[in-house]
Amino acid sequence: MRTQVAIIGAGPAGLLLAHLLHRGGVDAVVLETRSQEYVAARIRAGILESSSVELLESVGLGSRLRAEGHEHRGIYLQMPGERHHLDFVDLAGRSVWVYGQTEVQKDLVAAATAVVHYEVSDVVLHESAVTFVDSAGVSQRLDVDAIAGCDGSFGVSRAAAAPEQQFERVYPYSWLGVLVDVAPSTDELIYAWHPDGFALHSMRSPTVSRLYLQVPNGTDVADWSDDRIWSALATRLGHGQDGWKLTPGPITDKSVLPMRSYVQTPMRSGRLFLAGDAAHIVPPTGAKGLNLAIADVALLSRALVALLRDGDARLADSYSDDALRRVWRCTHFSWWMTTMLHASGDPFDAQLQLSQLRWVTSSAAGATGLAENYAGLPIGF
Ligand code: RFL
Ligand code: PHB
Repeated sequence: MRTQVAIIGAGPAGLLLAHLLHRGGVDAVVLETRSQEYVAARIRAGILESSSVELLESVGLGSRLRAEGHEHRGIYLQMPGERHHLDFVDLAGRSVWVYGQTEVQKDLVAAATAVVHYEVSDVVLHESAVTFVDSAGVSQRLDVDAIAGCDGSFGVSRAAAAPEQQFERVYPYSWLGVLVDVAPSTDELIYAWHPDGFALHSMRSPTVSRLYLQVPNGTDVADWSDDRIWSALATRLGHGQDGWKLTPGPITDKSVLPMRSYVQTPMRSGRLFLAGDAAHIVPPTGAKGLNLAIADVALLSRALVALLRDGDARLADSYSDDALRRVWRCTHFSWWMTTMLHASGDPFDAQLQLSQLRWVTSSAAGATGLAENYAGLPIGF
């Protein structure tokens, strides 16, 4: 088989890249180790920046998002006894959208612009080819001009890209996440600092809530009964304060997520280009992972179209540096949100966090910095 670009991984980065290349007149084939159903059902991100929304809309992927997604003007930041609203539209002129990654994934699959081989195995990247075993057990070879490594943090591309430098920060806490069949108890997301640990009230739709609790690394979900979870959420989110109530409901999914920051550079090695989680991981506190994946492939698609359709290598040559500028901004923001909001157990840290939160919630300069970063910088920043 032959195509111009082999895309490894059919997550949001891989499928969106295939869609953008197709629109640019470049042929691509996507290889994915999991089944289509498995990929579609994975519970992941929930927040899209305005630049992600604009990009999806500009390439024909925005109609369901606009109809079923929910635009939020900002977030609430909370300390015990105090809840402050940060209005991103007033502060930075941009909003964010609640629209699950599972929905973005469905829209990409429905667009059906990509040839995707699901349930492949033994994927090996070569200089100008990819070999793999297809779902019928037949060995295949795909000859290509370029390879896009969009296979996340456990894929094969990361190592194949021969990193010159790897940067990593592992945090001493994890998130316990629950999906709940209940109307959200808040109109916009609540990020809560609490001496017991961070809590987040997010949502997926008017009938489905998504909530998270900071828990120690190594936590076993079996140790967290539904009652224990609701009790901790009520305490940390301030049930009963100023008449606010957290409404519990049936928990349909419970999982523990470790948190880390990771960046590997460069994001290109010869004909192999990395995008999304394959090149970098952020802790979820800044809601940046999916948005960074979208921003990477926006840049990469332009670079590959210029290279393979027009014979112009300039954007491909600058891709890694161009992408890494935004990657490091989001890496810093995610680290900052994480370390500002999670209990470390050290009383000195707690006082610094509270001081920082008071500044962010009371100073226009502090609030605007958070708003600009959370609502997202323009693609190409
Ligand atoms: P993905 O989604 O991991 O997709 C990679 C795909 O590659 C496949 N694969 C392979 N395919 C072929 N050959 C191989 N050898 C392969 N190895 C793996 C995998 O099966 C998979 O289908 O990476 P991608 O496309 O880069 O997308 C990144 C995002 O998924 C990720 O950054 C976000 O989900 C992170 N994230 C969030 N991001 C946000 O922007 N906002 C959020 O609110 C947010 N919340 C979250 C999150 C991630 C979470 N988890 C579970 C990690 C909340 C959670 C709980
Ligand atoms: C989510 O809804 O899953 C979510 C929202 C905001 C975050 C992280 C996760 O910062």
